[in-house]
Amino acid sequence: MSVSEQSTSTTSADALSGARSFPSGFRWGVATAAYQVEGAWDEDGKGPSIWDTYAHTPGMIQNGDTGDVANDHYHRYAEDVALMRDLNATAYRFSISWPRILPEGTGAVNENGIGFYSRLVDELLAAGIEPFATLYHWDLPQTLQDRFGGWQSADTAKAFADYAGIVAARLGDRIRHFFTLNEFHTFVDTGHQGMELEMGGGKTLRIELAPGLRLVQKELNQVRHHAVLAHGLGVQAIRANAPADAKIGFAENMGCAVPAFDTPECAAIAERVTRELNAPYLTVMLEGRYTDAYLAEAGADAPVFSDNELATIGSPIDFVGINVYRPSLYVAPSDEERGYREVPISASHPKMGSSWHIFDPVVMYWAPRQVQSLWAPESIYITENGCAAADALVDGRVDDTDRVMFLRACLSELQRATDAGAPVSGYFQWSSQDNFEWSAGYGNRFGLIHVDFETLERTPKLSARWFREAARANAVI
Ligand code: GBH
Repeated sequence: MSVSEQSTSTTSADALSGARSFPSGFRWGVATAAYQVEGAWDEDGKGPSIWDTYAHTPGMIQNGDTGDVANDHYHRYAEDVALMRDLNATAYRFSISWPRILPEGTGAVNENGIGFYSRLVDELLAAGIEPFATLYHWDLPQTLQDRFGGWQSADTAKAFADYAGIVAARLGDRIRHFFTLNEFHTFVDTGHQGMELEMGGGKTLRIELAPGLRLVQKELNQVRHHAVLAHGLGVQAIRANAPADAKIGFAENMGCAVPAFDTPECAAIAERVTRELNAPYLTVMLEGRYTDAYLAEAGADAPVFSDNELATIGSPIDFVGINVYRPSLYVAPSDEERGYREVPISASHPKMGSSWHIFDPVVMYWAPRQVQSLWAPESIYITENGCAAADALVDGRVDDTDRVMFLRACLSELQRATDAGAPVSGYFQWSSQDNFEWSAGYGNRFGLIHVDFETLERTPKLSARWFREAARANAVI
């Protein structure tokens, strides 16, 4: 056998045998969010959001970037849907801008806002791409921040439910999958106090986001409670207003404690730590109660809540959505009293292109496995996974070999989780296109498709080709 024959048969063997395949019907999706791609920040009756205000405040965003124009997706959505079809994407997770639908946050509906998402959904369905809508990806109507301190008030949770009900009633005939809120942990903690991340070698990184508040712990815990209450009220409002077969969940960046070793003892410890790490968000939404340890640790700073609210927060959902980027920490058995120790991340641990991105693909195995084991949901979606890279457009090409490595490594681990029985129904890559990366502005490129932010020209990268072939094969390639 010649060398070339041998290598051809070796590379295709895995794919042909189905050894690295995902379950049939697995969805290959891409994800974006309104403020990060739409632009048209004050067009067609849209009201301002806290992100318009924050980005317009000098010093908040790198290079003074804003989402005023972003990818101009608002006007170029048809081209963008065609590009997604070329990726063989079968699902698109986008977010709906609350102040586009309700410029004042409550009250009068802006028909132009409904009209935009209605056209987008029609375009997607015509391209064979299933729309998955996120109702809140951080662009709170500024009026709600001004009127009652935004998420500091339960009134914002109630206003969210009214808004969710309106979207469900107006677009629920064609959108069958809804996510209530995106990344509770991020927008609450980072926006209302700032968050410290462990970065290896004992270093930490501080991140802040809109509205840029620095609340004390008791106030923060109350904001956390209002955010999960909004989710519960939102689930009920969508159920009441969308057709009965609408599927509803949330998209949370769960903290994941990764076991240092894959032994039953270490895996069990990690699972316990993960449940507590997520006590104010994932855990309370899936269990309808705050853990004893969370309440004990919070003490006098614990949120004020009622049993009725807890029941609402724990409203049954159809799927769990998790954004998975990095391990939060590693744990290992030890002879300490609690039976384990937190293993510090090493100073030379591999990282991806954004400041916070510790790289370990095994989190894509453990995160869905822990969710399955702790809460046994019917279905799990990976609602985001991706990385920034120092992409360069050279002779019309972007050869992002590091992103291809990242995707192959992460999807290999996800495939291993599905093989082990994790009920993962789909994967959404973040992001289809480079876009406005919050505080990093346009400096962090996360897309499969390169965007020139001067001309807004779109150019698929090497990783786009990888995604297209993997989605076609429904397997890791
Ligand atoms: C997500 O998180 C966002 O949903 C999306 O809008 C954003 O563009 C994308 O990721 C890429 O950053 O919690 O373990 O993942 C946004 C910001 C929140 C990412 C905190 C890093 C810390 C580590 N980030 N997170 S982890």
